[in-house]
Amino acid sequence: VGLWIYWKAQSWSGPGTTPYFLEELEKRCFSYTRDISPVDCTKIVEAFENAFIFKDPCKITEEDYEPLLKLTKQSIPCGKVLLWSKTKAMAHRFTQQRQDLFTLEDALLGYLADGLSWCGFPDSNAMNYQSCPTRGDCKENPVSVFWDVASKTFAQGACGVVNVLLNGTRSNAFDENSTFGRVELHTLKASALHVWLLHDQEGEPSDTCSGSSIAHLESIASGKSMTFNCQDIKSLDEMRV
Ligand code: N1C
Repeated sequence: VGLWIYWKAQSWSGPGTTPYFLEELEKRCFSYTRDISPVDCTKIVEAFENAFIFKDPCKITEEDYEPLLKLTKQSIPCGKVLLWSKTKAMAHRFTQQRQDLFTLEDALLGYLADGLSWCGFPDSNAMNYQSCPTRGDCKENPVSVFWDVASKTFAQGACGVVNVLLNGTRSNAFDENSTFGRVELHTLKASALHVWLLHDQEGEPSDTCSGSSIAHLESIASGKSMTFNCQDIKSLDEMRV
């Protein structure tokens, strides 16, 4: 029996729910919306909680997040979206300097959830602070489904030129299995895609704009009738958006 309880508590391989999860959401919501018009943070936090509470953490659907998506709808001006893959810190450093450009984490929905972990139980309103499923445990888990649907919604709303910051120190700068490659790219309705491929100051680049992974990306973009551009850069200062 002792072993069974141990197994039950240790079932998932990802970090458990972030301590004070709901309080953290509320704090983030208030600080984000301080200077903007009527946003009901209590409602937003409730919608977030209702998406996964009392549910099997392996059976979460995009519909579960629908009420939250509705409450956090935001539109971003054409040409002002920055997507990223394997360059999170760099992308955020860039949008910190450039207040008119937005990553998903600069929008309310992404800002609320960035860096947090959450999941519940099928038969209780408690949150699991011990562990939460990762993609390896099951695909339809609260965190993965959230980022997929949030990324999809964010990419769908982008118009004009969409910028994406990719990592040139990886052998496959464009990874079809990343959220960018798997979700965002295929939902884009924008007119152009501008890839900024960031390399180290020194050292040989692992992938460049003339490499095969970017060629593959270009062919997908062309298939969607998007104009395509790729620029190799060694510093964010070279990013002229
Ligand atoms: O899988 P990725 O990158 O290609 O996803 C990045 C892509 C960005 O353009 C964002 O719009 O997808 C969106 N996105 C997030 O904004 C985000 N914030 C935090 C996707 N994932 C996000 N996370 C977490 O990082 C989440 O847990 C997810 O699984 C990782 C993806 O990081 P990545 O592989 O570098």
